[in-house]
Amino acid sequence: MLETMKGAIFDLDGVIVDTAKYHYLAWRSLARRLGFEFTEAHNERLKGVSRMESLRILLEVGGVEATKEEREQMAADKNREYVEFISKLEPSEILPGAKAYLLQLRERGVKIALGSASKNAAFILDRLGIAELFDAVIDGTKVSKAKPDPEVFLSASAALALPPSDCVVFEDAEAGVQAGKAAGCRVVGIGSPDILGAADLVVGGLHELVQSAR
Ligand code: B16
Ligand code: MG
Repeated sequence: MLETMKGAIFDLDGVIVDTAKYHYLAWRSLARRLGFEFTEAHNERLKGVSRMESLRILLEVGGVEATKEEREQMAADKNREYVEFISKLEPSEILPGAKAYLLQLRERGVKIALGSASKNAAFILDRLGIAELFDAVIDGTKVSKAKPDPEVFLSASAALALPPSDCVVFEDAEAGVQAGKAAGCRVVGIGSPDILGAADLVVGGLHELVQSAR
């Protein structure tokens, strides 16, 4: 499957870079302002989930009711703090093997897209210095339906002008694996087979896929 793919579609958080820790710090500080503790275990529920759905989960954990206006303000405050963290992102924070794998795929003529829920994706790719390695970027600013809906991966394969069956999705979240399969792509799960069992293949990280030069 990896030998025959014509397009590769990468999720961002958890596949290319670990931004979950910065999301966590910003959500935790919002929770503290609201008077409750938001733990790292709670944060696991937010991976791959959109910003407003993340807020809904956080408010449910804290048992906090809020109007639409209040929720919009909370999401904006959280994002401002999150953007402060990711403004300091450096290329050294790219996850092991991710850049080498992207370069190898380009060398082979495989088209590359990003398929992320984040509205900050383009900024993050820029900070990491890898924006030019992507032929297309489909992110939270371009889709309306969150994973496990296949919209983001259907848009990404269309942007690469390839049928989904010629594309492989690389995902760390269960909902993302489901979205990739629902789109008709083959899926490589990045993480644990216990959680990502629906994927066609599961690896611990992109470093496992990089072929050494012989
Ligand atoms: P933003 P991914 C997702 O990125 C994160 O995993 C998730 O925790 C976050 O809530 C979501 O992006 C939205 O991010 O607030 O920056 O728009 O895994 O889809 O690359
Ligand atoms: Mg992810």
